[in-house]
Amino acid sequence: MATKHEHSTQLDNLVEHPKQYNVFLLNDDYTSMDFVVDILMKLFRKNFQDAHRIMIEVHQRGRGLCGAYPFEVAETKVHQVSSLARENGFPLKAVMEEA
Ligand code: TYC
Repeated sequence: MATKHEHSTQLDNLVEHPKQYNVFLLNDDYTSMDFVVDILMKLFRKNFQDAHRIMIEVHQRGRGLCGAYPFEVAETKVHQVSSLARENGFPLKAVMEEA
């Protein structure tokens, strides 16, 4: 079954549906808004408008959804956020949770 809210189909019985993991960016007081927008465009493949909207959401509400991926892809995104941030002197962090 695709999710608990959807009906299963004959195709669902034949294909695998790997669990998806939501990746969220977290707010902090030091990372620049421009850097967060760049991360969202480069690592999460967002256009400028979506990247800016998500950045503001994180800034105002504490966290924002960047995307949903299979486990290893989500884990790689979380690590890439930390290492790019550290290289640029920012404390920006991302977290993942089962979708
Ligand atoms: N709060 C940061 C500032 O005022 C901006 C920011 C937005 C930081 C989103 C992190 O995930 C973040 N410069």
